[in-house]
Amino acid sequence: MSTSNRLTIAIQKSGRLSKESINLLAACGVKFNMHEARLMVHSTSHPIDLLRVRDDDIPGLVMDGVVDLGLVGENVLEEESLEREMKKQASQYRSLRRLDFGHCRLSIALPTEQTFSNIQDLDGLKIATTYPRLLERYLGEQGVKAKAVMLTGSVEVAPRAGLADAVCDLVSTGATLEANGLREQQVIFRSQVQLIQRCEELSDTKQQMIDKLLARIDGVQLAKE
Ligand code: PRT
Ligand code: ZN
Repeated sequence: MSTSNRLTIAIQKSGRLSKESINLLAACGVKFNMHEARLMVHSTSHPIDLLRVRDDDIPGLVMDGVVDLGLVGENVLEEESLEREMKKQASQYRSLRRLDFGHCRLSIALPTEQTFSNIQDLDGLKIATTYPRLLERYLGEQGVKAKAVMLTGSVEVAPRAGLADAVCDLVSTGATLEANGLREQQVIFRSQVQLIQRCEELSDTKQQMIDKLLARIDGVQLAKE
């Protein structure tokens, strides 16, 4: 896929990051005729192809050199890096830019009625999360002996369902935690979207395209400030 001189960029197919990823590229002058069902979309203005996938697949596609660039949240990126480091798999990528969208935080939350004075109160608890590696790293740094319970969805209902004592989930407004009788107690990671590049050297043509794209992204970001 990446052997041609067309630049491949992985973006989230459908979700919170999709629209802003496309909008950013459009603001840089890279145009697409989007087809909702298509995995691969060719640019109508540049030799650029978009690969539309689940956000969780984006870091691995870049780290394995399957695509040249990816737009992904740092939460997913860092979790995948830690997972791959543990398994001794390729986990390298180049961070090109932090972008001004997809802001959220990964926080530990407890049922509202539960008292919490400091992080040691988590000792012995089961904490449901989609980000076990980020959580384990944090707990390790704090010397807390709690157990991460992996759930890929509906994390916020885990305490009520008796699956865990607490959650470690993404938060933006806090409304989801509140609606589920949970209170945010400790932020463990702050995230926004990053543009990342695979580590292997690219052809001059591709690298020049990336450099131009970066200059435009900087212009777009500056104009937003
Ligand atoms: O299908 P795919 O795997 O691609 O999508 P997904 O369902 O895994 O991800 P999606 O689209 O929900 O989120 C994609 C990325 O957006 C995340 O990885 C984050 O980098 C970023 N992001 C920013 C968020 C949020 N804000 C966010 N609030 N991702 C998820 N949430 C969820 C959170 O999990 C919780 O359920 O929104 C709820 C909390 O929101 P508030 O506003 O109620 O606090
Ligand atoms: Zn996902």
